[in-house]
Amino acid sequence: MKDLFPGVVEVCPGMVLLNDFADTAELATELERVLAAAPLRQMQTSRGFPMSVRTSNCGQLGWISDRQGYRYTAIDPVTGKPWPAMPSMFQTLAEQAALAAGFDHFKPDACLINYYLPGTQMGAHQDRDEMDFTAPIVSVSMGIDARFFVIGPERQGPSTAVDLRDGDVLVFGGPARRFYHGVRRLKASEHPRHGAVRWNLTFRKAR
Ligand code: MD6
Ligand code: FE
Repeated sequence: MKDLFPGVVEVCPGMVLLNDFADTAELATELERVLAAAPLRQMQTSRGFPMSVRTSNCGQLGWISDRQGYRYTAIDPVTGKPWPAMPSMFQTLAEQAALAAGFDHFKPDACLINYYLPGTQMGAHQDRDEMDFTAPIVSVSMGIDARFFVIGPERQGPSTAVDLRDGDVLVFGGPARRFYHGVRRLKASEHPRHGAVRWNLTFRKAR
């Protein structure tokens, strides 16, 4: 870990944490609108198990998981309609965060919304369903604290812990783009604005 500027930490080459970068009160208003059009749902893994985290999407494409596997689709299988548009405030935030981390011209076409309750977690995974690995992923945390972990290009091995708080933005690019990572089981706590939940928005260039 290396402090680049006040509030800007290089976790490892290509991975930059921007502390308290996002105004999550503003984001929450837009998020409510998005979820009214594309409600949260519990997706199934290809093995038929429900994911503990609930999800939705906005943007031209959305990430889904079902018995056929993982992929991006233009149509929400729950509503049968296109995913709701990505609010311009979301786009601006993602672009500015990418820029602050050293990635120019980031134009996300997909935003995956993850919703965590205390007790839920996200196992170690790579994000590799996108076509262009030169584009970073920008991840915005809202609500209660989470302990994120990064391993490396292989699933096994020691991990680095990164605590993510409301408003923190993590940018994943360069060599770190393909690193395995996940979220430890969330501890019970309460955020004064967002309550006893955590939201994570990940902005991607899927195509
Ligand atoms: C989360 N985030 O923070 C899960 N993936 O809830 C991710 O899986 C993730 O934060 C790719 C890039 C950044 C991330
Ligand atoms: Fe991920």
